[in-house]
Amino acid sequence: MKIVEAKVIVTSPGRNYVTLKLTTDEGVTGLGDATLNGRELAVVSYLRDHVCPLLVGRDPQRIEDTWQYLYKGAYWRRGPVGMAAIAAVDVALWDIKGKVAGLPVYQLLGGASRDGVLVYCHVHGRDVPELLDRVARAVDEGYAAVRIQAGIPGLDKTYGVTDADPDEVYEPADAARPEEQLWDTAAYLESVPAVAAAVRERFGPALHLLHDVHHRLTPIEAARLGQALEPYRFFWIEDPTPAEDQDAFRLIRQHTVTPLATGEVFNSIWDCQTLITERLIDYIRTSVGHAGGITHLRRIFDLAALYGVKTGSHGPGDLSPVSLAAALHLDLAVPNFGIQEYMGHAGPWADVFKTSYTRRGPLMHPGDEPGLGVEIDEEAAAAYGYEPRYLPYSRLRDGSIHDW
Ligand code: EZ4
Ligand code: CO
Repeated sequence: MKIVEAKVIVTSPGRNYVTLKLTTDEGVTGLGDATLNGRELAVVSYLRDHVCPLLVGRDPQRIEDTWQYLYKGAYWRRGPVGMAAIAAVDVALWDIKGKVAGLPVYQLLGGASRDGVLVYCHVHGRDVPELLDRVARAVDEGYAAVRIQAGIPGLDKTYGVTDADPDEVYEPADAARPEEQLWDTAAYLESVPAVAAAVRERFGPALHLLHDVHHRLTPIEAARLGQALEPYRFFWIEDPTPAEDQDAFRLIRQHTVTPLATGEVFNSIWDCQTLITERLIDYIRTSVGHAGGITHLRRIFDLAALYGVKTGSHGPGDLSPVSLAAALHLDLAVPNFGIQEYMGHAGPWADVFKTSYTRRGPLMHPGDEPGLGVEIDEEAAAAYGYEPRYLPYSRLRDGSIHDW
C-alpha cells in the first residue's frame, strides 16, 4: 500500500481549521488536524512545502517509522509548527489503519478501558449570577464537570469570559493586530475564591469544578491561589504559571494540595519530563493536535501512568473535530485517563466535518466507525475561506506586557 496524495485543506466554518487528507493507492483516505490557532498558515507551509512531498510513495501502515522519519529526519526538533504538522500526519495514518482494519482507532490502541470518556465543559459568566445560571444549565444538560471562569471586577475583558454565550472566540475577525487586554493579578486573586465559594454553595460537593489560570501567576501567587481554593475541592487548577518553566511547579507543590494541570502549550514528551517524573503535576494536558499525534501522546501518557499522573487533554474549539475524535479514541483506551476538555465547536462547522462521536450525560464516546469516524466535505470546506485572526495579548496597568 502506498500514499498517492497528501492534500492540505484550509477552511473557516466558524473558525480556521487546517486539515491534512492522505489518500492511498487503494482509495482509502485519512484525516489529520494541523490547526495552530493564530499561526495556521505557518503549518500549512510546513506541510505543503516540506512534508507532503515526503509522504507520497510511503507505506501508510508504517506509522511509527513515519513519525521518527519526520521528527528525526528534520534535524530541527519540537516546536508548535513542526509538531502540529507531524501530528496531522500521524493522526491521518491511524485513521487509515483503522479503515483498512475495519476497526475504530480505539480498538487498535488496545480497546476500551471504560464505557465512556468523562468530559468537562466550559462555563463562563460576566458576573457571579450569570455564571451560576449557566452552571445550572450545564448540570441540566448532564455534565458532571465544569470549568468555571468569571469576569474580574475592574477589568473590561478577561480570558475565559466573552459577551457571547456559549461561544468563546477570543480572536476578533478582521483585526489587523492582536487585541490588547488589561490584566490585574491582585484583582484576579481577590475575586476567584469568592466565585468558587458561590458555586460550591449553590451546587454542593459532587460537581467537579475546574479553573484555568492561563499562565498568569508567579509561583508564589499560584501557591496562594491553590491554598485559597482548597476548601472548595477543585478537580484542578490549570496552567497556574507559564508552563515552560517546569521548575516553578516545585514551589507551588510545596504549598498546596489543590491538584495541578498543565501542558496545553507543550509539544513533546521532553516538555513534560520533569513535571511527570518529579510528580509536580496531577494531570498532563498535552493534546493530540499539538503534541505529535496519537503516537506521541500515547508515549507521554504512558510515562505519566508510571508516575501516577492522569490525562486531561486540551480540547478547545480551535482544535478541529478531527482532533477531538482522535483524543476520544485515546482517552477511551488509556489506563490513566483523567478527564477530557470538551469545549465544542462554534459556527457552521458541521457543514464541513461529519462526526460520529456522541455525548451521553457526562460521558463521550468516539463511535464505532472504522478509523476516527470523521469525514470532511471538501466542497463545503471551500465555501468557508481563511480568515486572518490573532489571539489577544495582555498588558499590566503600567503598560508592560504580561502573559495572556
Ligand atoms: O486559550 O486554545 O484550556 N483551554 C485554553 C484555550 C486556549 C486556546 C488558545 O488558542 O486555554 O482556550
Ligand atoms: Co487552558
